Amino acid sequence: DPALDPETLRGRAFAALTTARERTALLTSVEDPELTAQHSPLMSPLVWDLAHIGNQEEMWLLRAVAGREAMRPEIDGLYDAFEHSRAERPSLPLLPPAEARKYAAEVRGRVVDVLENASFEGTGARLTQAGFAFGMIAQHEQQHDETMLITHQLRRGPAVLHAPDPEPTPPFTGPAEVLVPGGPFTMGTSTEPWSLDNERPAHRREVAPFFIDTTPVTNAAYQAFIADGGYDDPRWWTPDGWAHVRGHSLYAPLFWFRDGGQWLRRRFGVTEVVPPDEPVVHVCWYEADAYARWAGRRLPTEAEWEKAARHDPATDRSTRYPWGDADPAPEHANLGQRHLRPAPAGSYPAGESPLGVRQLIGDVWEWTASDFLPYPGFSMFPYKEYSEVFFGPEHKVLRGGSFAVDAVACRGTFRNWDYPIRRQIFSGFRTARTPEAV
Ligand code: AVJ
Ligand code: FE
Repeated sequence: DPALDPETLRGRAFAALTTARERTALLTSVEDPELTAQHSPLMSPLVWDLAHIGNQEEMWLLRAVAGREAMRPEIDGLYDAFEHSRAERPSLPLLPPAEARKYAAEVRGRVVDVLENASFEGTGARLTQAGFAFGMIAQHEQQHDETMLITHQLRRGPAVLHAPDPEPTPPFTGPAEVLVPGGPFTMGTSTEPWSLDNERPAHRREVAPFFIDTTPVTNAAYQAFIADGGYDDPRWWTPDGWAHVRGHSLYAPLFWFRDGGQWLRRRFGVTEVVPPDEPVVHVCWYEADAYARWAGRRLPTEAEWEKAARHDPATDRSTRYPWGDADPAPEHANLGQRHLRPAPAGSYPAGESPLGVRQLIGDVWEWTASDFLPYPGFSMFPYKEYSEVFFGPEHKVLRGGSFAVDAVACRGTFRNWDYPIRRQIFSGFRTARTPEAV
């Protein structure tokens, strides 16, 4: 397989690490007080993410892969995500911005040497097979880059990040939903070289026929739910959801506010009218679930989502992405923080699935009905704190990635998860329904 040739892998790993570091630099190119401030108790100070990125890279690529000694063993505890909550991180003796930058850069310099000499062969070394550890660390940095972008969204004050808006797209004229025929499909992967443990192994799943929205739910559609009194009607909410929405006085997606007759929102330091055609974003699972019930529908299960995104009924194969096996290109999906917003619903015809479902990848993370659970045959690798400790009914699965996800951390099998109350994340949804019996 030429894709697994050592020179190709070395180039890919180098490119993925470099892309991640450029984005980290962009997200941390703010004044020192902005880096050390706590912009929200939900988030770490940006300078914590920066040094944590370097520390994880050091632990996996320098210590685990290359067998090097710890560079600064005394800081490991500060950057262990399980030792201190996000809210308490600002009061820790963190590396100041200049030191954090220097540490991350020193780690990277040594990693580049390790990568130049890596063989990627070593039969027993699963960590380095196909450059896995390098891919894992590039994904880790990109995941923290998305986390830092969330911190920027929560931050008050004028805009510091800028990006062009998505290209205008002709209005979507396709059907609102498509029928996905029933039958088994292959879920998960055993072959994607940089897939993470929770995406493995590939296994067959039986899925009954269902209808799924061809595009994510838009702000206009969500506004109709609000206007119809959706937030004041317990019929649409689960008991937990109702307790939450009342207890926290939720009335609209996070960052929305009412101004006279219209909905406005703050977005990366700029106030704008909520764009009607854009996928709704910053809703929690409870809101997504309630909207779906109001609409006479439901959230898709995780298996339904993945079948819609990967299964090609013509060949019975599961592809890497809705459009096939090719790596994501700009015409397929809104990924990688190219834009600071989702594209209008119905964008990216080149990225649609064989059945015509659009924007499954990119734009907004999509809540599913499912709890985050291991697949049959799951085996933890390489550390249980990536996913194993999070399995259980308290986390709901999100799929597909947002405009803030880099392609290296996004594919048809990729699984994200969070608490059902979370909405600072770039989360939206689409709905599904079970066909009536004939
Ligand atoms: C997979 C996005 C839930 O950000 O909490 C980062 C990824 N794991 N560092 C997170 C992660 C360890 C994780 N999510
Ligand atoms: Fe992390």
